[in-house]
Amino acid sequence: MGRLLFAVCVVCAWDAAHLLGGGMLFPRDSPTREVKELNGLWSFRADFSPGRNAGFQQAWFSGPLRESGPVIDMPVPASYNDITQDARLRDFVGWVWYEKEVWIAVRWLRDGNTRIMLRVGSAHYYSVVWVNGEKVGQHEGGHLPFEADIGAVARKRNGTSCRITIAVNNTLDFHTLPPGRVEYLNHPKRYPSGYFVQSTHFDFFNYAGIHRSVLLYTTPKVYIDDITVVTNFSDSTGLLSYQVSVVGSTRPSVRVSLVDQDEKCVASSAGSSGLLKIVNINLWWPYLMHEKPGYLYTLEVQVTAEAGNSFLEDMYSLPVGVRTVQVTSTQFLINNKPFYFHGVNKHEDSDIRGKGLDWPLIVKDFNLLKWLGANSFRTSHYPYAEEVLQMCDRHGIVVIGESPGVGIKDVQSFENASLAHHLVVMEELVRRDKNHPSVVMWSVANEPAAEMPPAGPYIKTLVAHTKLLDWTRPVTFITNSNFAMDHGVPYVDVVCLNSYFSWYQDQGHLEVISLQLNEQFEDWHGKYQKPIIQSEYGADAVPGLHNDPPLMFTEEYQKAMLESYHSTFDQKRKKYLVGELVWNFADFMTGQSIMRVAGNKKGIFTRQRQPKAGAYVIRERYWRIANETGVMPEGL
Ligand code: GCB
Repeated sequence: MGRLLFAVCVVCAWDAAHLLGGGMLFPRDSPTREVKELNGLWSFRADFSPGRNAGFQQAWFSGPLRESGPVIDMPVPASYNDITQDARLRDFVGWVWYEKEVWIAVRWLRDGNTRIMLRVGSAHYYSVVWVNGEKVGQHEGGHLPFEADIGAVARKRNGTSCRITIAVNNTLDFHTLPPGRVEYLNHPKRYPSGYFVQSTHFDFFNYAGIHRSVLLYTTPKVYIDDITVVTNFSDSTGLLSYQVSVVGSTRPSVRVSLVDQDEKCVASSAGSSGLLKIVNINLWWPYLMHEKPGYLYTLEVQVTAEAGNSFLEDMYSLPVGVRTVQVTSTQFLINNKPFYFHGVNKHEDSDIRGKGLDWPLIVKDFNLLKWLGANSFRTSHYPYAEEVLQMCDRHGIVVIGESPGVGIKDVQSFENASLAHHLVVMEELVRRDKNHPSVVMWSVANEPAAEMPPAGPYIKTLVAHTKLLDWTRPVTFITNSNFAMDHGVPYVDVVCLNSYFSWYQDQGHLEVISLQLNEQFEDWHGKYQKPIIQSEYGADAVPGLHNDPPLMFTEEYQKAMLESYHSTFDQKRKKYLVGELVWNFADFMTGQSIMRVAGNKKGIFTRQRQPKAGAYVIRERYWRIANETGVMPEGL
């Protein structure tokens, strides 16, 4: 990282123990909890000072941001990059400042038994948060939530509004996830003084800002901090083991009940951990595997406790699905039945919003997934919004949950500092997503440089740690390298391969695909006897560009390439291939380079979600597979 930016980040060294001390339940309303969204327009100012540290030197958090200099309107959630006409802001590297004045309800402030929490769904990459000029928290990592108890600070100014300031820095260094590097170009005749650029080894635009919702929510002082469920079944009886952690009381009384979709209580228990038995279980099934995919129960948790002279109560309702996941040497089983991933890789990416959460886009994407007949996707290359996973749970879309470990190519990014942070990120990811039935596998990284000597031990540690955190799901990492055969792959449960035959190699030679793909599969399965997922394959297609016979970058080429892969998939599907995920669902923005024409065009949909010829190929195929092996949902 560059000298000046680095100086600022050191000030913010993150206290992992503090953050992982508790749970990270999604904020939900309940009779004992309230949620208030702080989305909308915030004041915004990028720190264009040469060292990007004027905001800290001048303490922009200590008063209203507009008093520090000019501010503009900035929507939250959204990336800030594409909101204005200013290329300097689009390509900005360093600290930006967000601020919002909010009212906190008097009843929240007056009730000393109420915790007032400020929660940020995600902000990329490094955040520091102040309330009324007092620092309340900080967080490293651009894709997972963080929160701070702001009750004490807010209560100091009872009755006046609260000023929330969030500074966000998108600088990436060797030890961030994803990693990056700031390069200073010291050539006075060629570059202005102090000129620097951020470089990375990943293929998507480093969008930044507050990407997900900012919320205030309350809980009682004695509160349900975390819930963990693990499910199983035997014949028609479902088994749900639960564990509830309560903070604020040493002797809370905990009651749980499981309610079905007819609002009938089907099982209940007392105690902070236990096992619920559900007769005539409605299992959670993937889309196109059952008439009623995505069946969810609600686990209602109720806690009561005495605290001083008061009697406190907390309630939290968690949607849960009962299902199992297992892996054999040739199969991926959900509820003991073979599951074949026919799905996509995605990005959180769209016009104007960048990586900002956007409900119309989310719902459109789910409609397109269903139109395609897709039953799954991988959250390439970072954890997606919880709201997306909730949709997956409800619709039965199966998810491979990926960490932001992408572009780990430099030897320094395998150092202990990187590994330590990567392990913490896996903890944060598993803590957030462990209860989603849709999430069936963890991917710890995408295409790390497997040929480098430290890669093997690094991946081994990551995989082992993730299995310790969650023994109920298989763990993998995604590779495009034969070196991974010896370094890393021995530890994973499922082999996930990315390959671009006739694209990055043998350019234009579609005729080599079937031979090379066949060799790839036979080599890997021969060596490891593990099920394989083709986790990426695809070709760029500039929408509307045509040539027959196919030429690279035309819609015809993308279509022909997909079809060539498919014939080999069909042979291996009968043996050990358990999935195919096309790269990519939609076109997406990348950094500028001669390799990319205003972004990566490997989408089968355009960035505006219109189908290219390739989308119809995938649609026909996925519905054919579903008709051969699947069960249509009711009403389809
Ligand atoms: C890959 C990467 C992905 C790229 C893709 C491509 O192997 O995992 O991030 O976008 O190839 O299009 O080059």
